[in-house]
Amino acid sequence: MDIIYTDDHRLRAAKTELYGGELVPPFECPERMDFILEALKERPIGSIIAPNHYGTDIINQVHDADYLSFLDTAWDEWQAAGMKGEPIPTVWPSRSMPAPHIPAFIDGKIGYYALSSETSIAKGTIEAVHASAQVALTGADHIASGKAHHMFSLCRPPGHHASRDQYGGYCFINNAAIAAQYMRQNGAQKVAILDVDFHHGNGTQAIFYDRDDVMFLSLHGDPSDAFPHFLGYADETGYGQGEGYNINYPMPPNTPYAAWVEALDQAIASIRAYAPDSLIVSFGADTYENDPISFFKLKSDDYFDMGARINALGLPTLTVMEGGYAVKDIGINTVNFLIGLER
Ligand code: OKP
Ligand code: ZN
Repeated sequence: MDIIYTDDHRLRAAKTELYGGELVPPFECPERMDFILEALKERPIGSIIAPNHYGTDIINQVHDADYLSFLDTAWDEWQAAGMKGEPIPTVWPSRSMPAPHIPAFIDGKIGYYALSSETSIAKGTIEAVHASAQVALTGADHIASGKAHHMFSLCRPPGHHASRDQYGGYCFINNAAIAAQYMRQNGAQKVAILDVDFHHGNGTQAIFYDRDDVMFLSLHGDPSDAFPHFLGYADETGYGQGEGYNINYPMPPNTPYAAWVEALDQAIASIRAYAPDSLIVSFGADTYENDPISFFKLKSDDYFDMGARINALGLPTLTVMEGGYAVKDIGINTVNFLIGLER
């Protein structure tokens, strides 16, 4: 399986994340990629290739134009307003302000476009975000054109929390969603997205909630106890045409692989029944027992089995990197998954 990767992710090097009431170095850091690259060097599974450039057409089909232009200028506007730290939202259109105007001043704008406050925007963020999107599109192209059966888009920053018009949870452009949209425009009638990151893929769910041409399935920490807290419950099953094409598997703290894999098998059975032309796996290594911000108990060897079960579907499969923060182990666990996928 070949890997799409670019060093441009390093342009995303925020200094701060609001965590536990303090500004800490971001969990979502460039070193994450270094550990994955190192593990791929020790256990090569294919060539590492640079992304192609597909422009912004597909991105514009998934995200709103005003949101994308906000992302383009947020850092500059924040600087121009004389703010000292990195852009972090402090105010939101809350339940009691239900029909928001889009404010002109950056403080208001950032609250309008942010779904959470841990993710600071920094100089270079938007460049890295667009590079990550092209990494996803390149992987989608290899699958859609039939050039490859398996492909790994080593995206950073991740994407699954980003909705049509909101960023947060370290995500800005939804890489898995634009990959799915690309596949739909290039021969696939039906695409399934299986999100195995520890966190619910609220952005991906929201983008495809009313569609039956892209099925979304997510295994994740129960949102009652885990980020993003306000989406990812089992009773969210889709809307309109999309009814029945959204499936959530929330699981409680300390879930071990033995329990997690029962949900995976159910998800796999639903994907098989849906019979998509291709599969996208939103892969996060943060289900790992030692992940610093998550609460499942998967062990390194479990990732081989996870990959092998997904491979048994026999579908052309694009794996897109999402989260995973136990920095020294995410390389091992990610490569274990990819090797399992080719078993
Ligand atoms: C991004 B991805 C924990 C707060 C967690 C944000 C988590 C974003 C995860 N107390 N805050 O899905 O791995
Ligand atoms: Zn995650």
